[in-house]
Amino acid sequence: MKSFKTFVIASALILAVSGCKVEKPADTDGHDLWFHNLEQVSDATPASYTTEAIAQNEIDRFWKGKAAVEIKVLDKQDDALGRDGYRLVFSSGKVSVEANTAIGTLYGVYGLLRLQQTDALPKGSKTITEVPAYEYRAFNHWDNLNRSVERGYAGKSLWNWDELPDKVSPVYQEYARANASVGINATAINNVNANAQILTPEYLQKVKVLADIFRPYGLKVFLSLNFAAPKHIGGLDTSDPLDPKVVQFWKDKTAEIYALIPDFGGYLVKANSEGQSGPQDYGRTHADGANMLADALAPYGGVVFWRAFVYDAQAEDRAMQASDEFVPLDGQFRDNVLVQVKNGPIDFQPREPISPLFGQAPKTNLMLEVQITQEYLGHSKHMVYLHPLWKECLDTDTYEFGKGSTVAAVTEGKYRDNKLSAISGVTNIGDDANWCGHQMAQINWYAYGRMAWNPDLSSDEIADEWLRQTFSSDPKFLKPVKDMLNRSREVNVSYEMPLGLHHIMASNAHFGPGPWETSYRKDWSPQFYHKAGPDGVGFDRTVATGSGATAQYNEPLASTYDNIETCPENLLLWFHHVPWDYKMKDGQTLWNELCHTYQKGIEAAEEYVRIWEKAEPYVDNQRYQEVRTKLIRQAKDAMWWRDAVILYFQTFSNMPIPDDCYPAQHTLEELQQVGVFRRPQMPQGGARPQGTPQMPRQPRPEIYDMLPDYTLPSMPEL
Ligand code: GCV
Repeated sequence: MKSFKTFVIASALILAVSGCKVEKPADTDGHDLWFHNLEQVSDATPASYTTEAIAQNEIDRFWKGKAAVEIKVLDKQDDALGRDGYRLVFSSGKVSVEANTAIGTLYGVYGLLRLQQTDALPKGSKTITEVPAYEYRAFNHWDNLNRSVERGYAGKSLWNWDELPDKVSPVYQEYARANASVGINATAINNVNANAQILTPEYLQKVKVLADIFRPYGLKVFLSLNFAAPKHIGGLDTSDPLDPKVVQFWKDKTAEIYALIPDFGGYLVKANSEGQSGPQDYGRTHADGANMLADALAPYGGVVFWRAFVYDAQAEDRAMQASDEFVPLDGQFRDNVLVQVKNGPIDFQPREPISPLFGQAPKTNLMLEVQITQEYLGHSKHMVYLHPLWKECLDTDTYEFGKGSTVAAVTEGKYRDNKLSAISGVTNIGDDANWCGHQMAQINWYAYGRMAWNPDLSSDEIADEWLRQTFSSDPKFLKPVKDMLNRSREVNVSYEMPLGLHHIMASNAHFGPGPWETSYRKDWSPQFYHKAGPDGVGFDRTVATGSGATAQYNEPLASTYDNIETCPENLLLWFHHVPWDYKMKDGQTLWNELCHTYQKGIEAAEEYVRIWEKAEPYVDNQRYQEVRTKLIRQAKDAMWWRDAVILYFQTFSNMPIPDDCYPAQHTLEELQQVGVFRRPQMPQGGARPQGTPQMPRQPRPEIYDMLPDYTLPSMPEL
């Protein structure tokens, strides 16, 4: 015993003398993103506002190496590098950053600083060549002109339209810099549910100011269009894309925009979807609409991102509609049109199969749209690292051009002559001090940019880079926190919608569970998507007995999904209606598998808190506390999801929750009241009698404030 004590004291002394005690980092609100571990972050403004000056300034301030850095635009074009690629040539005492263009060198500078910040600089001579996979690496903001953000959970829109064009927030440049540092080069700054006002001269002056700030960072502005703009702001009585007056309106508008913004990127369009107007209002096709805009943009080199997110209440299966509408148009779009397809066939659920359209339109420039904001994955309340979700889609084989024609390969344009390629992500950014609402959600901004540059990077590599730059490189911090992030998407699936369940969230805010809900539109009803009944649960999309959606995939995907025996279990209830007592591969019944999967999700979310508490010495107090509070909340939300879904399904399965799962803490009836927004009661008799004052409108309570209370084993109180 004595010798043990001596050992402990001696070890403590050695640790103290060798300085191994971790020094607590200074508090930060997280505003400096992944530039956190660079010094002098706040003063990043160069003397002159050109790409060249910015690149030099970043090196002058932040390069800590002994080797001299030379930034060089090549005299002779190197075709292998394209417009944005770069080469880092490390030789003794020197690093050369080479590219065909100034913007290429700026990407190279950020690449070099990233290697420095992640302890990955080569030891000896080496050449590193980096070329982005996609030409357009785009952001989509769903920001409205009144500064609200559709599905935004990080405060108001960054764009202060009332102050622009006269007053310019420093945040605009910080935003452009952050984007450039990860290679994002295009940004559609307004909501796809677009207000035509943005195309008026008054607003275009404001947009021009933003474009001028973004330009040296290589960031092109796009605008989301309201297809009815000719009627709304052009004084026309139609917006028919084949009407010559309408064609002229868009030609003139486009010329007006390019006169102000010579490098304007183009238009993003949501047409004939969720109430937006579009060419179908006039009996025209999506191709007619997109091509008319494409022709207006072509003389300036602009492009159209035309969204394929379309569905209507009449369709038997919403999951099939994008393909039903767009496959017949394959080959009809102009070269400068890209059809923008969401990763899955419904709508950014925690897990979906790929959209079948990726494998069905060989003559169309297809681009992938992912969601960075967490509309269905816990908003900015839950820590979910999304790269594994996006990567799962990119790596899925469409088999369109034989084995290996993955979504990544198809969208990168590997099978097309037209090399125009793009990817887009719906942002999670607002005016919150930490930009994303949740400190850990910054990783999704970072990861989106890195993935758009290089879809081959693994989730682990990207998480590693981000954590080292944003928090700490200490292995005691890095390993557990990285593991936690890497698991977090699967954990979210487990506690929200496992085994292929989808669209069973509460429909008021898309936050929290609502499997019992119905809507006047079946395609918005959770009950339509899970179809739970005494005979089982899940959406039959097979050819023989269901909607036939499996047939929209190429072989061997089609028959793999169609056959209940071969369908991957993580998509089982997406494609099949399955009896509660169905035997799963591990021998459990479906019911028990569901219960245990939810249970695992809850336990993993609880575990986050313990992991984070161990990481405390490596994280400043402010960010530590913020994240810890949210993680506790996340674990309780996981319980809430489980109770709601399982108690509701139990009314059909009549099976018990297994003993090794947590017992329910609330009744189904209690949970069904959460988030139900009741109107103030009318006086007896229904209608308001004449002369009585109108009832005051009650502010809707925030769904977040209505969370049922939960206690969890080993879980601290909030
Ligand atoms: C911008 C989902 C969202 C909508 C969004 C739409 C879209 O339906 O809930 O808020 O609208 O997708 O992607 O257009």
